[in-house]
Amino acid sequence: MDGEPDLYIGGVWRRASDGGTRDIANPADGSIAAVVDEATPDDARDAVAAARTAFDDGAWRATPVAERAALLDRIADLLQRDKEALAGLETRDTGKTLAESRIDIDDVTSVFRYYAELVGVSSDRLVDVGDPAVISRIVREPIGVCVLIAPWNYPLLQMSWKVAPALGAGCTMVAKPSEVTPLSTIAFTHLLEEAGVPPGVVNLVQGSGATLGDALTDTDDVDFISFTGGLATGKRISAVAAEHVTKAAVELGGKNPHIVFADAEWESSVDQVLTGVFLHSGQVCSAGTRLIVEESIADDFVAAVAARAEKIRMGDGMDPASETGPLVSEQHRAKVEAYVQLGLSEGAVLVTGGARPDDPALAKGSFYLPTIFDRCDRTMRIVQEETFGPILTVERFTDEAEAIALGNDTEYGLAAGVRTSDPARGERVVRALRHGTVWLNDFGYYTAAAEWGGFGKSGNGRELGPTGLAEYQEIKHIWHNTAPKPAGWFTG
Ligand code: TXE
Repeated sequence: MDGEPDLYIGGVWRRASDGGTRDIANPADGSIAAVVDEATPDDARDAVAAARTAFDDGAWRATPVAERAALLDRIADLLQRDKEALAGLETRDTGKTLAESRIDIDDVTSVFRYYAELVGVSSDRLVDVGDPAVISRIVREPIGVCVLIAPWNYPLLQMSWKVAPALGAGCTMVAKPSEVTPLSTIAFTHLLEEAGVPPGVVNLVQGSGATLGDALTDTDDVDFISFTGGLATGKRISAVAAEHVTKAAVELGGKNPHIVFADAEWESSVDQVLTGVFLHSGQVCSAGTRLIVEESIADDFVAAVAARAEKIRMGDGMDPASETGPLVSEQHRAKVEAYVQLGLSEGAVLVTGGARPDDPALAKGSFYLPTIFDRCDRTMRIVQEETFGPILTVERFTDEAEAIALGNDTEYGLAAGVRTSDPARGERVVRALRHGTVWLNDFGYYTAAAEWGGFGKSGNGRELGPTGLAEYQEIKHIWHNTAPKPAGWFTG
């Protein structure tokens, strides 16, 4: 990027071994935002080897916890120092608005601050084995070499959910951002170096997952893979990991219901259903893409959401007047458009959108109008498959049991929203839903201190919170007999 080498392996910035590069497009206008070095499988293998060496030499994992915590805090300081530059890169790369990118960088900072505190809190414990001579204790140790694979919708945020706990736990790692959006992660890796992360502890390669994937995952040199991305890729990575008995945590998106009962507070419900699905043009794993609304209010409610959807101001994310940006790429817009055609052919009723905007100022970007399909049902693929675009499907229910059944009618299980002014019903429905995060009378919020992840095909494992750190740790039981004596089992 900017003429500098972009691969970071064993503490050295270098170019791809075959000199390959990739053009990174700005989805707001199709221009080339940057040219970055594109790793080869050999480069990826070098990165894994560097992480292996750095872990096996033992220095990093032996670093006192207080020093690792201080490092995480220094990284947080540098993120805030460079917030505007990082947010600008994120917007150029993903198309999201600068306001969203700034929030992302603040959230990335919070993740580092959170783990800086948490790593100092010991979760070791003593176990009473009934013999005062024996000190039995459970300790946690870094799991080892981690491969961290991130997607393009929240490039730095998703990567930080992995890097912060991995560093805190004392692991070494190879980070691979999405080939579509590597810019913020490259800049961030420079910050890690400046903060004092030792050589080999964090290594960075970028390039296509199809090309680099096996070099990063099909190996005995890796101890843990943390992946966020699509279902098909997650299945493949899990299968490859299983061959090596490598632990893998995968977060694979969702098809998230937003259930609105007739007694729900109107204004916040309309607003949050709108925001829940159209923020970042629907490119959010927890987007509330399935509106499940009580029949008695459905016509008015859908009309109210549609009226506001039509007023959403689309534009270049760098323009402060823009409320939402383009889709991440032309290729992704083509996928979203294909889903809209599918919805029409499946018999869903198009309420609004279903087309590219006709504003000539947006013609060069991969923009797509907020789209709402009413009269949907469970047999439709637009209801069941992740479109990852600005598409809201509407299903209607008549009683609580039906609302719950529809809410759980997905192979995924990442997130769900419930809106009602009856707290008892709210609690009943929340507990009945099989999703990793459930919001009651709210939608989309999260905190670094609370676990994130899914039921069902939304994946395995959790990020954030104490469990997000535990994923990067092995558990060891140490049995120390301070007064050894024969076992006395065999008498001869
Ligand atoms: O994801 P991929 P794509 C969903 C969303 C989207 C779909 C496909 O529905 O339309 O996934 O998106 C790397 N070994 N989500 O194609 O391919 C890849 O380089 C190792 C949901 O962009 O899964 C990138 O870094 N790595 C999601 C990362 O995997 C491989 C967010 C994700 O890319 C690999 C994004 C391989 N064989 C998309 N193949 C969420 N959960 O939030 C690819 N990769």
